[in-house]
Amino acid sequence: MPITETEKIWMNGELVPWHEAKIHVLTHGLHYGSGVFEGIRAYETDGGPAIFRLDDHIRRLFDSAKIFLMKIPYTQSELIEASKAVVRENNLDSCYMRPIVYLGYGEMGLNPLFCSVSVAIAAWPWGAYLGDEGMRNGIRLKISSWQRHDPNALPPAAKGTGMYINSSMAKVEAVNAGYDEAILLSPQGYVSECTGENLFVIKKGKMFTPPTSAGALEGITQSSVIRIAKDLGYEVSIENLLRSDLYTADEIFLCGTAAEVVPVSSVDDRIAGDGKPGPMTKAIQSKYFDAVRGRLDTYKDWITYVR
Ligand code: PPE
Repeated sequence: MPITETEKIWMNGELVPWHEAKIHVLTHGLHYGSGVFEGIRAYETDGGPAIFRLDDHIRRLFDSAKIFLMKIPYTQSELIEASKAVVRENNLDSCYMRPIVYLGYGEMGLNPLFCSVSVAIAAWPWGAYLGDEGMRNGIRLKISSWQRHDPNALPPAAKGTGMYINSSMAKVEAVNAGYDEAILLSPQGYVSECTGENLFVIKKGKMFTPPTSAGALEGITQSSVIRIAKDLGYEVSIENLLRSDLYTADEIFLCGTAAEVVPVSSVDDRIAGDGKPGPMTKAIQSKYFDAVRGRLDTYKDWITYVR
């Protein structure tokens, strides 16, 4: 998806013009994938632009860095303020935000402990990640021949930049085969997640989503969905799922910050329910879009106004 340029990017403590936010070709993070990042969205609300679950995303950024023994040279509150400034200073009503922490220029080789740690936060307008048509009518999924990381090879709890080669390969395989998105299974054969989204399965009125032990990222949207679902009176269980659970589901949807809440019409050509977004999916999708736009008082604790 082509990027829409905005004016300024926060880089190591300063807002710099978009085209000046550059790095050296010998940056450690470029060579070894030694970085951690977040994806956050801000939405237009009655109180101006507001960032959705900002504190939780910044917390996860710090947790990711901690897993890789990467010391972020800012506090969480400094990065929260910087994120708000990026939306404000670019005059954005709604946007996608990308904070990234990476090992910088100056050291090479696999011992990262002496590397400098750089931080940047960019923001730009980004529409429906999996397309408007998919958002309305559902997308087609395919189980990938690539597996999710073994937790003792790469820690799925960390949103590490280099780890996303795995997601990219699965995405390319699915798209080349004519599908919209891939599902990855864990090395043990359980359903894990999609390339950049968590997955929910609905059967006989009950909702299921895979645990982090199946290699899924602990999604912030996933946790928003769980709270919304429970408030709607739905039962939600976090448990291991087999691929056949996907084939016999009544409804399936995926969720993530970029993707938001997207209905699934089929998995490996097995139609989910009647192939149209189901009633529980639609109810959750609609509450989610109201929550992120600050329209529901119950979920006001999730939003941070930038002004
Ligand atoms: N699993 C993976 C592997 C993942 O990358 C994401 C977010 C999620 C689950 C959902 O997490 P959360 O955003 O906290 O609900 N993927 C981010 C990156 C997408 C990209 O194209 O890059 C995102 O949605 O921002």
